[in-house]
Parts: sequence; structure tokens; C-alpha cells
Amino acid sequence: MTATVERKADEYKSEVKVTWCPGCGDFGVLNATYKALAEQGYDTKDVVVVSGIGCSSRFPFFVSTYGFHGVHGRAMPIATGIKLARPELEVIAFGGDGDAFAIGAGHFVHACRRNIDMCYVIMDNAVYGLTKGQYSPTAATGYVSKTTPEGSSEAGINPLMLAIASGATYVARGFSSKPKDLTKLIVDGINHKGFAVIDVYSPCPTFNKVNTFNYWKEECEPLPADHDPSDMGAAIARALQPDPLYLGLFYQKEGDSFDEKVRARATGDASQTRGLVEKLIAKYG
Ligand SMILES: Cc1ncc(C[n+]2csc(CCOP(=O)(O)OP(=O)(O)O)c2C)c(N)n1
Ligand code: SF4
Repeated sequence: MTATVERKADEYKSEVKVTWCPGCGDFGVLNATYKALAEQGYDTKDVVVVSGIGCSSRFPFFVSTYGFHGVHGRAMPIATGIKLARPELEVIAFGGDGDAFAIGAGHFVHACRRNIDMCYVIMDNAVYGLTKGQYSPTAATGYVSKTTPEGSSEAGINPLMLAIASGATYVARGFSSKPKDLTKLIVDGINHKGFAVIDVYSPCPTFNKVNTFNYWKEECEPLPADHDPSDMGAAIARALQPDPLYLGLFYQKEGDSFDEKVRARATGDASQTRGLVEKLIAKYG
């Protein structure tokens, strides 16, 4: 879908009051998204914003496009269904690291390998915000929380590694406090043909006192200027690097998307499917 009309970021703000805590990193992601949508010039009826459950998953309430506030961990199946049923719509999913990599981890892997044409923005605060501060799958070893009072014994998931290894074809990392760079990553992720994953460091100042704004500001650096996103080996090496934590587009590959392949196989004879559905309803309805 291409821009035909010049639009302003404010047009994508809904009337719903944003209820995140003051200082929550998710505000930066929301503002970057408004700007990305305006840059794309979308009519609000052409975009669907999908989420699971969590503080970050309240996202669809705050955007004036269509939205679907789903079930915890289930943003991917919902978004996939919408994209297959209405391929002309721009589908963008949002949610937290718990939603994506704990309860939703299985769905995440399959969304990656299918390479469905949509963009998934994960607001990664390394903690469960909505349920008040349990450790999350991206929390580092030793992270102390209500559910890990002696420090987590587990290694944190590396979202970029998981996405690349599972077959995602656009894999990037952003920071909620770098709005310009984040807007570009979202625009490019939306325009990428295939599954775009953007893991965004988005601090939760209320419950995560370790991965704070200052922590990420000090740890993060842009990817080196000579980084080649078509080089999977370089992407993996840099995604694995703990110091500095790189920001930017790690990996990108062109290829057919799942929805394109499904459409190419469709016979176009919807009456056959309708007939089958009617028979099933008559039998079990
Ligand atoms: C099936 C199910 N299991 C558990 C929950 C409880 N729950 C709600 S949100 C959440 C995790 C929130 O963390 P995250 O997804 O990282 O989002 P954040 O709130 O940090 O933005 C959990 C465990 C739920 N709502 N549904
Ligand atoms: S609890 Fe954390 S993630 Fe949730 S709104 Fe507050 S600061 Fe943001």
C-alpha cells in the first residue's frame, strides 16, 4: 500500500487515554509508530494493529486504525489469520517480551518460518509489567524479581538469534529512546515483503530497576556502518555480542511470503468452501 495523501502523526492517535506509567518506554514506541504510519500515509481503515495481553499489548487502544486486543501470547495466530483473510490490509503486531517469547514462543517461531508478510514490534523490557514484575524470558541470568528472589538461574533468550534461526527475513533491534531510528526501522519493517521482527528495548521504570533507560543508553551503539544485513553470519555474530548491544537492521533477505504462496495456490472458487462450511453447520450447528 503506498502513500497517496500527506498525513500527520496526530491523525493516528485514538481518543483513548494512554494509561502507561510515566516514563514507560512504550510511549517512545507508540510515538514512533504514529510517525511511521504518517510517513506511510495510510488511511486508518487500511491498517490493523494486533496485540496479545500485557502493558505493551494495550497498543491497539491508542491507535486510530483497526485493532485487535487478543489473548496473552496469541498475537501471531490472530495477525496471521487477518493477513490471510484480508491480504490487502497492513497488519502490524505489538506486544511484550513475555507475550512473544514465553507463552507465545511457539507461535513466534512458526510466524518466522512461514515468513508471513507483516511486522511484529516487541517492546522488550525484560520483565512482566502488567502482572507486576516477574522475570521474563529476556531477563539475564541472576536477575532478581518476585519470582526469582535469589536471581534467575536461566539464560535470557536472545530475540534476534531466535528470529534469524527461525526464518524471519527482517530482523532489527531498536531503542524506545531513539525515536528517529525506531521510526525508520518500523517503516522499513512494514515495507519489507515477509516477516519483520523488531525487538525494541523499552524500559519499565516501575518494575525493572536493572535494565533502565540509562543502562540501555550506555550499553547500546549503532551497528557498524559497514554491517551488511544480507550477511547472515555477520548478523548472528553481532546479535550474539553482549558489549556493545547493537541497534539497527541486523538481517534482511528477500523472498516469497507465506500469504503470497497461499494466494497463488487458491483456486478462487469460494463457493466450494462455503458449501463445505454450510454442510458442517447443518451437521453440528
Ligand atoms: C493465558 C494467560 N496466562 C497468563 C496471563 C497473565 N499475564 C498477563 S500479561 C502477562 C505478562 C506481561 O508481560 P509482557 O508480555 O512482557 O508485557 P508487558 O506487560 O511487560 O508489556 C501475564 C503473565 C494471562 N493474561 N493469560
Ligand atoms: S508497569 Fe512497566 S511496562 Fe507497564 S506501563 Fe508501567 S512502566 Fe510500562
